[in-house]
Amino acid sequence: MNNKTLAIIKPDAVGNGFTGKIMDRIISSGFSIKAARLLHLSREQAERFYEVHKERPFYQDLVDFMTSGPCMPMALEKENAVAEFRQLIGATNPVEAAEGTIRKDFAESVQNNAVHGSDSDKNSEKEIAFFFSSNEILN
Ligand code: IDP
Ligand code: MG
Repeated sequence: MNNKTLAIIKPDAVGNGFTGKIMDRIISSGFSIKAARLLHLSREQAERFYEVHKERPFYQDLVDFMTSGPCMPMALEKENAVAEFRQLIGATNPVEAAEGTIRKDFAESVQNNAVHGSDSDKNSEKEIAFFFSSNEILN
C-alpha cells in the first residue's frame, strides 16, 4: 500500500481565502505535508493533468476553472493516504458530500469543489511526479 497522495487546493478555495483552513483540516486529520507549492497552472498543464477526462462534457470548463487562479498542490503522507484523503474531502459534488468533509464546508459547486485527491495508488504516484521532483519531497 502506498502511503502518499496528491492533493490540490483548487483555485476557488485559494481565491476564497480557505487555504489555511483547509491545510489545518488536513494536518489535524493526521496527514503530513511532504511537499507543497503555490502555482498558477498553464492551460497545457491543466489539460495534461485532467487528460483522463478529455472526452467528458465538462473538460473545457474544468480546464478554464483550474487555470483561473493559483492553486496549491501538496504531496501528503498518511497510512492508506489515498482512501483516507478521499474520505476527508467527501463526494465530488458538495451537495452529496458528508457533513464535516472539506468539500461540504468549502466547495462552491460540483466543478469548483475546493480540492483534488488522487483516486488510486497508481495515480497518486503519477500525480505527485507531475508537480514535484523527488528531491522536492521530504523523506
Ligand atoms: P474527483 O475530483 O472527485 O475525483 P472526478 O470525477 O475525477 O472527481 O472529476 C474531476 C473534477 O472534474 C472534479 O473534481 C470537478 O472539479 C470536475 N467535475 C466532475 N464532474 C463534473 C460535472 O459533472 N460537472 C462539472 N465539473 C465536474
Ligand atoms: Mg478524480
